[in-house]
Amino acid sequence: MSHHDERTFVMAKPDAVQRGLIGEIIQRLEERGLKLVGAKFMQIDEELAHEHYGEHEGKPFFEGLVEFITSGPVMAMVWEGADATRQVRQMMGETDPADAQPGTIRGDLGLDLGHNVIHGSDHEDEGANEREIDLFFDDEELVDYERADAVWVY
Ligand code: RTP
Ligand code: MG
Repeated sequence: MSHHDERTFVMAKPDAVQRGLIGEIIQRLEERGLKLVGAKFMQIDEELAHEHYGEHEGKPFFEGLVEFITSGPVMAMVWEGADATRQVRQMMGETDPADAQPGTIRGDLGLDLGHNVIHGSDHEDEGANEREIDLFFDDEELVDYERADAVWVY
């Protein structure tokens, strides 16, 4: 990991899994030159959902959000690259797919606010990436390696 690289937490949400979009999401991040360093296909339980979305506890959409994120398996991932958290958020697009630009993951693949196919750590919330990585992954589940195209990788 070179000095300007960072790691960020990304998840293909249950709607992406159900709709067969895991590969598409991974492909976009991979082609952009970000490096996959961890991945886990898993089911989120109630407790993990509450921890992960703790910032939204008490909001009117919270219970629905927990119900959705625990409704089926997700693909939890860690991606690495320069400014990775912000890069992924840019590639994701706005939270509501109706507002997301064409060319973004949500703009191209998302259906509605509750079914927006991807989660990425908030780049405006300092340390959110590391908190979320720790919540979902043990250190030994993250892999250090060089991509063959390392010179051009983002
Ligand atoms: P995420 O955390 O899932 O990556 O999405 P985000 O940062 O773009 O949006 P955030 O504000 O963190 O909201 C988390 C998820 O809650 C749902 N939501 N519903 N009904 C509503 O007003 C509302 N607002 C947010 C969305 O599914 C959003 O992804
Ligand atoms: Mg968020």
